[in-house]
Order: sequence, then C-alpha cells, then structure tokens
Amino acid sequence: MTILTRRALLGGLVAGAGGLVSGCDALGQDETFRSILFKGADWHQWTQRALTDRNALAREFRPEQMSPVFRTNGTRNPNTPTYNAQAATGFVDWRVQVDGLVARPQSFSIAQLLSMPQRAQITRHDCVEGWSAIGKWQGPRLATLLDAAGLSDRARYIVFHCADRYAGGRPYYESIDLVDAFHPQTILALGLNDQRLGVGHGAPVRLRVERQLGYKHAKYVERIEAVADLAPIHGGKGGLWEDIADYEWYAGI
Ligand SMILES: Nc1nc2c(c(=O)[nH]1)N[C@H]1C(S)=C(S)[C@@H](COP(=O)(O)O)O[C@H]1N2
Ligand SMILES: [Mo]
Repeated sequence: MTILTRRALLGGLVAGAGGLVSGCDALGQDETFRSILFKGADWHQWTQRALTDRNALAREFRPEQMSPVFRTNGTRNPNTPTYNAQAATGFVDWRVQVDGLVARPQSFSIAQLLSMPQRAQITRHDCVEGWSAIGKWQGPRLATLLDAAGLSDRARYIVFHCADRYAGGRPYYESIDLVDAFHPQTILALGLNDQRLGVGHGAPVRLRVERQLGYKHAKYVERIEAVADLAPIHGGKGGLWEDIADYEWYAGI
C-alpha cells in the first residue's frame, strides 16, 4: 500500500499537518513526477523532512479534554504462561533489556524505570483503523535509557521487542529511527491517566512515540535493541505490521 493510499484512508487523522500535506498529496498524485524523483518510503520520508520539523512536539491537551474511555486495540493480553506469572506478581520481576549496539548492555526493573525522571503528556493516539483517543501518559524518556546504555555511533534504529505473539505466533515488534528515539515526547510509559498501565494497554511498560501512528507504540516491551540495519530482524521491514500487512514503516503524523 503506498502512502498516498494510506493518506486517503486516514482522511481527517492528518489534519495536524493541514494544508501542507494536502498540497504535497496533490503533487504526489502526479505519478510521472513521483516516479522520476522518488519511490515509496523515500518519497514519504523526504516530504516529511521537507515539510515538518521532526523534532516539533505533538500537540498536548488539557486534562478536561481527555477521553472518558481509552479503548484497547491489538493484543489485549499476551496471555502466555510467562506473562501471566509476571502479571500475578505485579511485574516485580519484569526486566527491560537494553542491548545491541550499546557500550553497556543492561536491564531495568519497573522500579528502576519509576525512579528515573518522569515525563507526563496528554496526547492524542491515532490508530490507522480510524479511531483516536486522548490520554495522559507518564514514564521516563527513552533517551534516559539509551544514554545509560551508551548508544554506539553505528546505531541507526531502535527496535522494541514485545511479549505478545500475534497472527499465529509471530512476535510483535516495532522500530523507530534516532530522531524519534530522542524526541522529547518519546517515553516508556508506565502510567495511563494517573494509574499504572493496565494489561490491556501494555503493562507493565509500552512505548509512546507521539509523532507516529498507533501501531508504532509497542506494548509489553521486554527488550530494546539498537541496530544499524533492520533487514536481519524478523521479516526485515522493521515491524510486525510492516512485515505482514505492508504498513508503512514511517507512520509520521
Ligand atoms: N505489543 C503490541 N503492541 C501494540 C499492539 C499489539 O497488538 N501488540 N497494537 C498496536 C496498535 S495497532 C495500537 S492502535 C495500539 C493500541 O494501544 P492501546 O491498546 O493502549 O489502545 O497499540 C499498538 N501496540
Ligand atoms: Mo492501531
């Protein structure tokens, strides 16, 4: 599926980028122009870089704008024996392993993540399936963990490995580039709406990467891997949905 098709499907969801994206789509609809200069993801990445500042903050909302119900989507409970045992003890033994292209591979307990400086943000989650919800997320910045582990110069992407298995046993995973990894609103969320994250929302810890669509926000994170190349990982396209359903790897909003 090309980005133009997906843009059309998304409709109002891209309102944040407003007229710039519309103008860009009009140019993109000229297939000749597109095929001469750009292809697929390259085109999308170029337009994103050219038209928006990737470090700009996603919109934050006021408490009274929070959705009364924040629905769950995708895996609502990994329901494996290991996960269920962890849930039964309140995730006291859960570890987030940080490894790959880092100087100091290490793992963090939930208590350690809670003791780091926390960021809270009220943002809108946009799912590609056509629903949105506004919620308050809280947790340490991903940058804090990556700095503790000492990211190598060779690292280009951060991969999130999740505890749930999808579509007949495939591990859910996702990846982002370093611009998103070090974005100020990119956090490992431990809390939603002033409560510890529930199982449905990815307990005990999930990614929030606020400039990206919902499927990039990996739930049930158990390993964070720094890599130079996404090709050797699972299906090679940087995420479960990218591998099995041709979703865009770069799902910027
Ligand atoms: N591990 C994991 N992460 C996941 C999913 C999933 O199925 N498994 N679904 C994704 C999708 S499509 C969306 S829209 C959001 C939903 O998050 P929520 O359940 O907290 O609303 O999680 C994303 N992260
Ligand atoms: Mo989604």
